[in-house]
Amino acid sequence: MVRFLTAGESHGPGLVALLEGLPAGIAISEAVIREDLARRQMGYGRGGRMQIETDYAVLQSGVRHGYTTGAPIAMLIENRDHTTGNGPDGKPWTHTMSKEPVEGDVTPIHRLRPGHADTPGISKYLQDDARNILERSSARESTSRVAVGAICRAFLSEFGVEVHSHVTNIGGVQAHPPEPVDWDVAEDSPVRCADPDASALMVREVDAAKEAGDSLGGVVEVVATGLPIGLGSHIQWDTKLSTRLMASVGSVNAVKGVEVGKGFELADLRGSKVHDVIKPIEEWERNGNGGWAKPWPRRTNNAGGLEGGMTTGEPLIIRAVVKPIATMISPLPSVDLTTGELAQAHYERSDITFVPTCGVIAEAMVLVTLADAFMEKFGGDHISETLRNYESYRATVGPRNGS
Ligand code: EPS
Repeated sequence: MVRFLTAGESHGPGLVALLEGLPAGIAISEAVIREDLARRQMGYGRGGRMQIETDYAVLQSGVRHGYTTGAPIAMLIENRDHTTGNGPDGKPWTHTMSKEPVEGDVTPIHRLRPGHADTPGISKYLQDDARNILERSSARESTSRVAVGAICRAFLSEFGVEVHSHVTNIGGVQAHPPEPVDWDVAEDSPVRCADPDASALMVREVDAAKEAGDSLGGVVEVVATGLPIGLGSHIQWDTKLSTRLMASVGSVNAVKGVEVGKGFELADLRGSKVHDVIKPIEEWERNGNGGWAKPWPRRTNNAGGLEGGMTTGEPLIIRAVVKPIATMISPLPSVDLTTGELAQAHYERSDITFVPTCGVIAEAMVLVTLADAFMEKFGGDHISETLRNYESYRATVGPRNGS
């Protein structure tokens, strides 16, 4: 099983990631992980924090001489803000976030922010300072996830799998990028949008929201190509790859909905307009080894690459709606934790929108989930064994007469 855990607080000394379950022999380096971490830091509408950090994951274990050994991979990512920046009351974060009791007061956060984890968190964990909740619930944690995703990307690239993302909506500005999406255009856009006109409008919308002291949500789409048919299973609710993907993408900070393929649009359509017709064998393509490039290809991909909880071999398309950031320059009315009386919600530096970043985080979650599905299906302790199993499976999936 490919699984990971993260630890760390937003303004503590650093973040931790622990990944296990990948085979030995995958080429990986801190520089490769850094590429995805840098993508996570970009995006128009981000606050001042991203100017402070240069997120870098230092490998602690599981990689030797440039290759995974099969052992758990641990990573440490420093929070630069912890040692260089000031927290509340102009005191250094080392003071505010000290593990040891400190001399003098640390002003607690009592004015709860609607939309963040503050209110249920302080109730459930019986905390008198919402900082003990928000430090962990901050999307800063997603740095660890993206580092883990980068390693899974290296693993999946051995099978020709690519995972990309783009922003299709910010604050109601809808993108209509040409098909297929040009990923370079998305990566070059300040809001990671592959439609240049919409990209410019989104930037304006972010500026307008900033001017109004408000925040914006939107929609991101993740696309995975090069997947074999038959990852996941129809057998149990929790073995379905659809379940696992929707849960993992749904776990991304601020995500309030996930759809696959045409998703909610399907409600308005008849079956004849929905289901992806299978092409006859005359239209199938061969790969370089004489096998089928993609067995059972479809005329359309409304299912977004998943049928019955399994991959169809068509591109996996998964979208997530991201709510507007809960911390706002013009805070909402709220209540004070000590008295329950009316108070303005707490404001600390924040982003106007986080949607472009969410695409990169959603990619990471898809990458881990797919890596898990690959290891479940093909196993192996060294990548060469996994690849052998993959190739022998691929040789069996065409028509039963073996042509
Ligand atoms: C983030 C770090 C945070 C926020 C953002 C994500 O930094 P700070 O709180 O120091 O400004 O920029 O957090 C949120 C979106 C959130 O809701 O908590 C990061 O590293 O991505």
